[in-house]
Amino acid sequence: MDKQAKIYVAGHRGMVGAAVCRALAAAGYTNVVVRTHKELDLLDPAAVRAFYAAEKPDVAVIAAARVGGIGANSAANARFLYENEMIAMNTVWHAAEAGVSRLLFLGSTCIYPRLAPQPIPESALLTSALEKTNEGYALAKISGLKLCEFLRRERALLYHSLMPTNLYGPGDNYDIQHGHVLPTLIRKFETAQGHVDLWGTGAAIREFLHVDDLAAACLFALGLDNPPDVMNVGSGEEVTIKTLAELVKAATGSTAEIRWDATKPDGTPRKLCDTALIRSLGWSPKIDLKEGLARTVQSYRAELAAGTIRL
Ligand code: GFB
Repeated sequence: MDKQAKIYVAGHRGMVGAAVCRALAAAGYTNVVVRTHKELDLLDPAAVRAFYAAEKPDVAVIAAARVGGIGANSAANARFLYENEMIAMNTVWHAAEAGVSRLLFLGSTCIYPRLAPQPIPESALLTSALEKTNEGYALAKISGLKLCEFLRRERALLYHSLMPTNLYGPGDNYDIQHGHVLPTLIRKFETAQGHVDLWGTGAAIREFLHVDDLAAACLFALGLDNPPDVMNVGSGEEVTIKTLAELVKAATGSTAEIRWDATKPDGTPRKLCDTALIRSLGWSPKIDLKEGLARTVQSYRAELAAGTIRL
């Protein structure tokens, strides 16, 4: 990618968009365009159309989304479908209409079927039923990646997608009801008084990727002349939620007793993505879970002290 390229990062205040902006800055890209939610409502097609027409970026990275953990998703599938569908359609379609020649769309490995073969290859897409707890979010992300695929074929635009596994890192959302498991566990252990109540049975298996590794994968993908339409991005390191709880407990130095609330859902039983494709092209993760967790406990404490934390 040309260092002078004008790059629009949608969702720059979120954990992923912020990490992409940090990686772009570190790599010497200085012409980065961003808009806050207040300045540009991505649910509004006319506003998005006007934004692209005025700014005419060379490249767009779509990291904007309504995201949340299993609690937030399962309680509001309608909102997760509607808002993510609108964001995807507006940011991708109107980019094409304005002549943006390259676009990277970010999804999630929850687009794959609930009972996909493990590790999950990109070819598992749309082969069987989705996980119900995040069906709305998954359907919206599938529409987004398909729109990129169709535009690439029909208009010769270089639009492609990355599907990251469960992410964590600086700038995460630590809201106990709505956050993902890893940040939520950090907060629960950091504030525990005697015990922590965790959701489900602890038997679900998840793979975790530090957001700075994903940001590096984004720059890597944008540097490919002929990227695959869809590529998984994962660490290959999977753990049961029970093991994750022990790791977070150790990383925070907590002595709290762990209690499981089996009335809460486990969600998809296992979600390990097959990263053979992106690895074969030359990308690999750099931050293992132990190091990533230690860094994230530090950033949690720093964000809390600075008053910038999202709760
Ligand atoms: O990260 P998480 O909320 O979402 O939960 P998913 C992962 C696992 O952690 C589930 C368990 O098995 C939960 O039951 N868990 C245990 C907890 N304690 C807690 C807790 O205190 N909070 C939370 N949140 N979980 C999301 C999707 O699925 O993954 C999104 O809903 C998105 O759409 C995201 O794709 C990456 O991994 O199940």
